[in-house]
Formats: sequence, C-alpha cells, structure tokens
Amino acid sequence: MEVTLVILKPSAVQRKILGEVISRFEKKGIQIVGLKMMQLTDETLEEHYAHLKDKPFFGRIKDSMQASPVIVMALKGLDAVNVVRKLTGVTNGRDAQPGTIRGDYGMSVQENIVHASDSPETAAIELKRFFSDNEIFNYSSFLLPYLYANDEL
Ligand code: FUP
Repeated sequence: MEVTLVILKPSAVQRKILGEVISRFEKKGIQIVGLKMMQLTDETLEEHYAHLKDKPFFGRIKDSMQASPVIVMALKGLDAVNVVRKLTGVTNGRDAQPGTIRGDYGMSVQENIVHASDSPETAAIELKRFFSDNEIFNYSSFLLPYLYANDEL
C-alpha cells in the first residue's frame, strides 16, 4: 500500500467544500491515515514549491497558499499516488476533466482546490514535510475485502 499527501488549499477551505472533496477520496476507497489543519510558513512553501521558486508568479503562489490555514491529509491505498492524482485532475481547473476534483470545482491554475504528490518518491518527502511519524496512523480497514480482491493485496 502507498501513502500520499494531499493539501486542501485555501480555495477549498474558503469555499466550504472541504467535506465534499474529502468525501470523494473516501468514496473511492482511499483510507485517511492522517489529517490536520495548519498555517503554511514561507519556509515550508519555499521548500514545497522549490521547483517554482524562480518563477515570476512564486510570490502569488505563497500569498494564495497562506491566505488561510490549509488541511493536510495522508491518504493510503493501492497505487494511492496515481489514483489520487487521477481523482485530482490536471493543474489548470479550466482544462481538468469533468468528474475530477479540479474539473468539477475549479476555474483556475492557482485556486485549484488541492495539491497531490506526483510520485511515490515525492510523496515520501512531502509526507515528512507536513507530518511527524506519530501523526500518521496504521489502523485496520474492515472494508478491505470489499475494496480489493485477495490477490491484489
Ligand atoms: P501540481 O502538481 O498540479 O500542483 O502543479 P505544479 O507543481 O506544477 O504547480 C504548483 C502550483 O503552482 C499550482 F497549484 C499553481 C501554480 N502554478 C502556476 O500558477 N502557474 C504555472 O504555470 C504552474 C504552476
């Protein structure tokens, strides 16, 4: 099983769609193994978006991500990174497929509701960035036999 990181951005918090977005992951069969609200610091964002630090719009990314607290979640499942990215949709909400979170809830590149880790390697780094070990839980999911076949696990 993989664990991946999702951030519900200020656009999700302010628009009061946290429950709906979280519900999509739950209904898919993803297990929530960590969840908390936090205010992101400059330092965390400079690390998290290091690949965009030299872009002219980096200041706007920081302002947007600090506009309110965010919710960070650790989500677990078979191929969770890929499954969650598919549920999320492409970065630009205007291009994202209907049926995806960004496709259904967003009109923007920046105000695009969620961040999701883009590879298992990135997920491992990002989970450590936002959670300490004791904030990620290992608990039985009684639905497992109905979510997966024996030979998938
Ligand atoms: P994603 O992995 O889909 O979150 O996309 P990126 O890591 O490429 O982008 C992170 C954030 O930077 C996006 F949420 C929005 C912002 N961004 C822009 O505003 N313009 C760009 O051209 C690329 C990213």
